[in-house]
Amino acid sequence: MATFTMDADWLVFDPEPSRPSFALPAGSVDAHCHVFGPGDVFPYADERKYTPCDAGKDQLFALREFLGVDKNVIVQATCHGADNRALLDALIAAQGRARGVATVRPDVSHDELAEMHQAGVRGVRFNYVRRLVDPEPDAYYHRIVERIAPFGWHVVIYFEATDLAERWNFFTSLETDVVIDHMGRPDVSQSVDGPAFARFLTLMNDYENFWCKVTCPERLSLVGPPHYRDVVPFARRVIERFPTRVLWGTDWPHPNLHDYMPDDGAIVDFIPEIAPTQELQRKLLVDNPMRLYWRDDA
Ligand code: 0GY
Repeated sequence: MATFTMDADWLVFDPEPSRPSFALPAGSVDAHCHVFGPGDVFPYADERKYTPCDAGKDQLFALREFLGVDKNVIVQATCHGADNRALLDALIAAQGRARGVATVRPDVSHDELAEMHQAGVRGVRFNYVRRLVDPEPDAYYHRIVERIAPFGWHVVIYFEATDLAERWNFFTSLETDVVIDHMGRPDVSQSVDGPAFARFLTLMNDYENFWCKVTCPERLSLVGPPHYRDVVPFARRVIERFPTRVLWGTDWPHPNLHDYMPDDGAIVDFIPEIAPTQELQRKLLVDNPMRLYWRDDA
């Protein structure tokens, strides 16, 4: 049995978040969260760039109930590499109340993908953030896209805003649905009307297969909690311009934060700041994630 010690500077998720004031609409989906281990059951990958605290499915499901979330989309975290066992275990335990986004390599077999699909996986994640992974050449990802095509899966991409220009041609060559993590990580010290965010909005505008997670104010904000006011204009702009292609999530258990651990109750209370009407909230929290992740159930 492998035992793991979390990194010395690792911040553990808040075990007692506040109860949010905002009541999530019935059927709300937390469309970006993770499970870590537990490492003695589901070992962390040799190639990982961090060793987290354990944060397993039972803790995730307890948070789901506490916050008033109905369903989760669990995204394979880089600390598990392409070993999706912890993810699949959580999906099966969720009994239809979770879908997954896996990490796979181009040599993944059809049978492995079929097993993942059966458990609830509906997408793969391509990660370009160098502190988390060593990105591969485009051909590597094209081969994965070919493998997942029979299953109708989509692609989730995680990149830094400064990498968008370089990756533009590859991203826009994708014909699947494509979900962008954390609004493409804008520099929120810049204007929401500035050239960097304009490029991102152009991507969303010109390619209707692109979706955006308006997630992680705690990663993007320079002013910090509880209101993350500098992130609000960015998230609001995306939601108001593309209301049918936005997703929300907690990012629990909040990997790789160094200054503070966010209160998940405050993360929920951020929602009405960025999606001020009930109609926008319903699309963001229920209609959109259901269309992307539970379309087979419709
Ligand atoms: C996130 C963000 C991060 C980590 C990962 O898979 C991961 O390790 O996604 C990060 O460190 O920015 O989306 O959880």
